[in-house]
Amino acid sequence: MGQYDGSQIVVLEGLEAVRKRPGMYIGSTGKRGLHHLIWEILDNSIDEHLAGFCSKINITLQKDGGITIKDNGRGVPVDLHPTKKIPTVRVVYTILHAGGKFDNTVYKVSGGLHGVGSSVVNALSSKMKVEIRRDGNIYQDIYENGGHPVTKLVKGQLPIIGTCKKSDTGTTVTFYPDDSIFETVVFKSEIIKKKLKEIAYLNKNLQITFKNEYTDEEITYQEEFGIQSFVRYLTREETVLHEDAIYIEGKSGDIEVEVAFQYTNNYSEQINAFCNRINVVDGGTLVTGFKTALTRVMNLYARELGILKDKDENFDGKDIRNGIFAIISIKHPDPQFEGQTKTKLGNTDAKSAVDDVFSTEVQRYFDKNIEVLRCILENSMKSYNARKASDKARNAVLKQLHDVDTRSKLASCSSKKAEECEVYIVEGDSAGGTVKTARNRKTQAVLPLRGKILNVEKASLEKILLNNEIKSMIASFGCGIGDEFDITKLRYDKIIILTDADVDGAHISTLLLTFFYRFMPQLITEGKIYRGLPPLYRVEYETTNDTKKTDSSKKKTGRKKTKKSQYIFNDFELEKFKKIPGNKLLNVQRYKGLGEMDAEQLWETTLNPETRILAQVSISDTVEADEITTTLMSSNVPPRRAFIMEEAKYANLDV
Ligand code: 0RA
Repeated sequence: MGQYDGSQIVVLEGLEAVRKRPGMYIGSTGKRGLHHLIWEILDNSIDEHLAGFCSKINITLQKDGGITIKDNGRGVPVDLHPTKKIPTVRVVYTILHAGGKFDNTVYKVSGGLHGVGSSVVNALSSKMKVEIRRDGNIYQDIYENGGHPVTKLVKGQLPIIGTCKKSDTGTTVTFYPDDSIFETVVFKSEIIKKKLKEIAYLNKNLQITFKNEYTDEEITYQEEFGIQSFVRYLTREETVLHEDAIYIEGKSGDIEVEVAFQYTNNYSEQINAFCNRINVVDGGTLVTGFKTALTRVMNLYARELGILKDKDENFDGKDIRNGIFAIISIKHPDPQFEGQTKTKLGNTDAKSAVDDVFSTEVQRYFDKNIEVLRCILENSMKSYNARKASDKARNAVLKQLHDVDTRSKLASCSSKKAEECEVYIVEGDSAGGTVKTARNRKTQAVLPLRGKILNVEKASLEKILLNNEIKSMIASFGCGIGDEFDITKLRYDKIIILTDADVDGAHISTLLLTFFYRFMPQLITEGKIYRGLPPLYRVEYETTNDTKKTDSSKKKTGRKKTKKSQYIFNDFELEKFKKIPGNKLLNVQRYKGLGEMDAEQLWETTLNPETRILAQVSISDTVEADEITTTLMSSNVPPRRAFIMEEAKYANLDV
């Protein structure tokens, strides 16, 4: 070490700040934060692709625990940085906030870590190696222990470690996440592959190769048809109303717009939006532009073709989007991300750009594909008629909800202050009974669910509203459903799903989540839904501790045996527990279900806000959510089972 002068000291203090509070920079030090490191490094290569200089990216998961991201871009500049007086590459990888400053790509965006990615990854790695191929030379810079450069500079320059063809350019970054910072440093190839697939869809023609050295697996992702294939992938298990996904592209000012959409026989709509490749989960102006244009254009066509008569009212936007799967992807030179999680696009020019490009181009398409147009309009008509017909039925059902309230098995809480109230949705009457005894009656309500709830994925709204379990849920939450949903009326601060830690429990919990996702998504996006995580085991053990008393009244320093008991939440934790030196396991009790715990145990492990473990449910990634719902709801049994088991196994690890 010692390859830095005065200015480097300040730099390392910056990186030290990242190590002190990693969560502030990468969200968490769990599985998600760990994988975030990869996305950050990858983002730089993708930016190079967007700038038009990189066509291939290789990712290798190495046997030694490291991961390598290699691109064939121009290579990070290695020349002396004009103000920092060290090689520019070292500035990029060791100085916080260096990312955007000399970046000349048009589409560098403020998603992710706001361009500070590379140095943050370095700060959180035990080792990082950057290799650059430029001008026929190969350069290397190595860092250890959170970004300390160990490569000796030669007259202020990076040493040349080899040569290559002049045309062979690019950047290769290898890093080893620091195991003293992360809870786990094991990368999951499934997570990586899913992300790479999404990146391939969003970056038409970019070739991404993934190699897993542990399994020798090698996969190449390349999508000639970009988001059009993305839509095809999302609807792979749906019944589609027209054969090809429709693809629209164009430019309005300096905003590039791409839209792909496909109609299915579903009753719901799914629109995923991306700005500069970033998934804007909460939509924003680009989605508004799409919806406005689609509604306007389709109503015009419906009148032109005589499907809507003069006396008829217009189709509602919802009728027109019934069953649609759409991806909107725009490239904006100056995106403004809004909202607490920065997942909503705010630029007003994005609305008019999408409206402009979409309405012009989609009319060009429909004028040539009248059959597709007719079939979509017929579908809108069905929804329109069903809506008119079911308005009455729906109102009747909604009026009935009040009656259900008294008949349902909801055990309400005495407080009426939503901010302190919680409702437990409990699998089965018997567990529900115990929870009722054990709970804090002032703030904790209990709603036992009998049997499995309706699979809402394929059912119509009308049918869903007639389902008893669903009715009692809607009634007890107090905030309505679908269009009438109003989160300010929610009677609880937390909705906690409590099921047994087995396959059936996982299935019920997934069905509930699907219901919320489809009909009350705000409950999820506002962070109101939780899963209770009851323990799987209770262990009794004897422990030998080194006791070093600072208290002067106890002079003895020595070893002491104590008998203790502890709840353990999953097999993984149990294995870990068994390996703790000094612990002698006396007895392991396995809970098969909630019903096996008495009221006191249930209170302590699952209800008491001081000691219980809750996992907040989030939609972090719509593709993931979609994967989950389609995998689970398809009639294809084997994958469904596999998913449920996976989920049941890992649920506890995510907290
Ligand atoms: C700034 C300028 C130039 C290239 C890059 C950044 C660059 C950064 C990364 C990070 C990963 N891969 C990358 N590839 C390129 C080019 C300067 C020039 O040659 O004019």
